[in-house]
Amino acid sequence: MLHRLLIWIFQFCLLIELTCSFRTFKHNTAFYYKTHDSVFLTNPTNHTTSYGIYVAGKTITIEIPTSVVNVSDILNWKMVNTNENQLMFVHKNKPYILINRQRIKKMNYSGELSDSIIAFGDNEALHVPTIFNPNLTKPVHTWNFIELLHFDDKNEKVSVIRSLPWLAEDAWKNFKEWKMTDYIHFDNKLYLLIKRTFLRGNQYFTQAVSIIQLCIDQGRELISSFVEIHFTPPELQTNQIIDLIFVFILEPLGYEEDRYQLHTTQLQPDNTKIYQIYSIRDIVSLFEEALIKTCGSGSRSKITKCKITSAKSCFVARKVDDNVTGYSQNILDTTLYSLVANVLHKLQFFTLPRPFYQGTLMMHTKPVIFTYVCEYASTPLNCKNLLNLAETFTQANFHINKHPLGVLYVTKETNQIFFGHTEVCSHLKTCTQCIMYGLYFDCIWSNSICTRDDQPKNKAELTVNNCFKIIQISPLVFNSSLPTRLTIKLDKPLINASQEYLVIQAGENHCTDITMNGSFINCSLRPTKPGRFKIDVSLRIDRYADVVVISAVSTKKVYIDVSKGQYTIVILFLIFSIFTTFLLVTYTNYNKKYANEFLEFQRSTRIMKIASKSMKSKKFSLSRKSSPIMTKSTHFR
Ligand SMILES: *[C@@H]1O[C@H](CO)[C@@H](O)[C@H](O)[C@H]1NC(C)=O
Ligand SMILES: *[C@@H]1O[C@H](CO)[C@@H](O)[C@H](O)[C@H]1NC(C)=O
Ligand SMILES: *[C@@H]1O[C@H](CO)[C@@H](O)[C@H](O)[C@H]1NC(C)=O
Ligand SMILES: *[C@@H]1O[C@H](CO)[C@@H](O)[C@H](O)[C@H]1NC(C)=O
Ligand SMILES: *[C@@H]1O[C@H](CO)[C@@H](O)[C@H](O)[C@H]1NC(C)=O
Ligand SMILES: *[C@@H]1O[C@H](CO)[C@@H](O)[C@H](O)[C@H]1NC(C)=O
Ligand SMILES: *[C@@H]1O[C@H](CO)[C@@H](O)[C@H](O)[C@H]1NC(C)=O
Ligand SMILES: *[C@@H]1O[C@H](CO)[C@@H](O)[C@H](O)[C@H]1NC(C)=O
Ligand SMILES: CC(=O)N[C@H]1CO[C@H](CO)[C@@H](O)[C@@H]1O
Repeated sequence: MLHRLLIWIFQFCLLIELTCSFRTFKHNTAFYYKTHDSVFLTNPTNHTTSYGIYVAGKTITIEIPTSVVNVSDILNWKMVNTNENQLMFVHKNKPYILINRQRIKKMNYSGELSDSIIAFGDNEALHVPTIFNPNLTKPVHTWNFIELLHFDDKNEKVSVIRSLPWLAEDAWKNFKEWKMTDYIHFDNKLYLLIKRTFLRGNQYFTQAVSIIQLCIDQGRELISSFVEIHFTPPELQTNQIIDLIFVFILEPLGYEEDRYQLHTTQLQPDNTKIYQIYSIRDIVSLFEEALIKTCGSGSRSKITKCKITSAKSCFVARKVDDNVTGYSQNILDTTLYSLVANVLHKLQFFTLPRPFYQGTLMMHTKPVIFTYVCEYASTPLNCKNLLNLAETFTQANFHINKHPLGVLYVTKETNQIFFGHTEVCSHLKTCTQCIMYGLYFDCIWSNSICTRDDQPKNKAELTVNNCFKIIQISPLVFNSSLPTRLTIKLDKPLINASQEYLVIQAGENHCTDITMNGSFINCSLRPTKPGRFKIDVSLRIDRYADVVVISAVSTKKVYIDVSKGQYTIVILFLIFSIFTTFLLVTYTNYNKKYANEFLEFQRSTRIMKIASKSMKSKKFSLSRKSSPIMTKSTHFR
């Protein structure tokens, strides 16, 4: 009963966190680096009215009749939430709400939206306004560089809750262009890729490529973690950037030097297009360097964790021309690219994280038949013009379908659908990988290979005692509350990979200090709950929303006896924990009331961080009022 109360208190605390900001979320593996499309067809080969909606790691399936929306339109919606009765989304630069899957209404918003929306769940989304003002006329709306939007489903309106505003009233005289062309996220960082053109040194306009880093784990205050690096390669004096995307080459394929790439198409003065690649050795370190150089003190480790120690909010923008290598002779096939460049419609890079190590560069063309798909499986790249689509699809729109994973072509007028499966199972090399990472993609392990199988599956059968089994445990009796080494023998060795971890339990008794040697596992079992329990060994990973836990359960049970004296200590400890939690809740509430800022509430040890963060946030809002952007403008040059 006591620990039920504890759980209740814990949930209550979580609720406090939720009301403060968007939850910390985990993405699915397919969209770990980028949410390519937030609407997908659940059955693309025989589509009726069933759609999947994906926002920040959450997926729902809903039925929306054709009388409400056509396939070709809904696939372009940028979803903001996953509440099926009040779905909010942005379409053709306008915010809408779909009520009860039946009625689409416009939401009230005083500004102007662009395509560049990154949804964080909890009705919040980052928006990077697109500014295109070649004639330098006064804009109708006041623009921000970036802004955090809140979509209010009750009042059906959208408002800006945080922003990085323009330098000054008449800043439009200096800005011709500001447009996010791509983004990528991993771990707790978000990277925005932006092309911009503005006045340099009051003399001439320059075009530059800029990358902005934001820390998602800062919640609503993420804009205060703004750090920018930018560069202007010599050819951008004359060439116009048309398209610009991130290409990240994952571990076993990439050479150190070329791991982080930017691919662009550019229009030359003679009206021909070229395909140009830039590479940066290490983007993450470049941001660290920029932060350390601009903000002075603060150790590298603190900065990496997005915790800037300096009292002032530190806006950083740094020129990094020296760190960018442009390839005049591409490492890839230049002739192919110059051919495709002239009919190119959109560049897209799709990548799956470890252990898939899959990367695909797609060069979509209109007409579709010139589209090239390149697998980053080897060097030189393996590029194929594999689309042999019928006449009907030559002007079709392209999408990435989340589940089943694949490519979708949908015609605008007639709503015809072409679907091609993306093969992922064969990239998974062991039973453990195949089930953990592949179950969501319908992979099964059969005859020592990982293959796709559409048949309905019994999840428990595939995840428990399937890839590995416990064949021996010792000892079988634990009769004191002192930790005792438990030795487990598995039928085969588990491959140790750094991102997965083991959890070993006997009922609610945890076994810690795990060591492994081949198929032998040792750990210290500290008996707290008496009883007879099977030993459960599970392999987990926290990073993704769709990766499953796989486990093995022993056939034999261990007997755990906890003497009465020790049990009293446990109860005392529980009471103590409840008391501390209660104090903490009171403190958190107090803090919320008086600071009303983003709070990070995870563990009691975070309490100091909470205090310092709300102080920092206050300073941020203060310094924003006193125009941090003026500091920024000097950095921008
Ligand atoms: C497509 O779905 C409909 C309704 O669910 C079903 O009646 C029909 O048999 C399916 N067609 C194919 C080819 O599977
Ligand atoms: C769907 O597409 C058809 C054909 O283009 C069009 O007549 C119809 O109005 C569209 N329906 C909706 C709900 O947009
Ligand atoms: C939109 O908001 C403005 C200002 O808050 C208000 O005047 C207007 O009536 C609202 N429009 C709708 C359709 O709710
Ligand atoms: C800029 O001005 C030119 C000439 O006045 C006009 O043709 C063009 O449409 C304008 N461009 C924009 C984006 O307003
Ligand atoms: C960026 O370039 C500077 C100057 O060449 C160099 O000192 C620095 O180490 C480089 N940083 C990275 C992360 O490559
Ligand atoms: C615990 O069990 C072992 C073997 O089962 C026995 O030798 C030992 O005396 C027991 N100790 C206590 C404190 O019951
Ligand atoms: C497990 O513990 C036993 C006994 O303490 C020891 O002999 C063995 O080497 C250990 N094995 C591993 C894998 O640590
Ligand atoms: C692991 O087991 C092997 C053979 O069983 C043994 O030679 C080796 O010393 C063990 N390593 C550790 C760290 O226990
Ligand atoms: C599953 C497992 O035991 N993982 C281990 C792999 O090795 C790292 C360090 O090398 C440990 O920290 C993990 O616990």
